[in-house]
Amino acid sequence: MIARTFLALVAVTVIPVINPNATTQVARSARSHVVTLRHIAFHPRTLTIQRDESVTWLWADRGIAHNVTGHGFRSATRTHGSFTVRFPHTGVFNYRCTVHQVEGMTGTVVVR
Ligand SMILES: [Cu+2]
Repeated sequence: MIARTFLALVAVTVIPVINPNATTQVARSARSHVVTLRHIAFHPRTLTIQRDESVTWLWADRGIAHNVTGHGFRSATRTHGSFTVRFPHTGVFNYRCTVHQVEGMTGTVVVR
């Protein structure tokens, strides 16, 4: 029962990388964007992207541990590496580092 619940969660959470509507993706050449975690902040703090594009967060804060936490996505808390999320829907997506949100470590992805 636990295994079934876990599988259901994975199915809901994981966004397929391969878009069956490949023609649209090639025509639009979906881009990937980078947000850097540095000086206890996200750079850029607000990022505007197109639907179906991806955002990769890069840890670069000299060993200070951070995470990227939003509605429907959450990275591990760590000191290096990267974390990528694709945004298939338009909207305004606020996120934060739960360790440093009181220090203003928040960000926004706007998907048009
Ligand atoms: Cu942090």
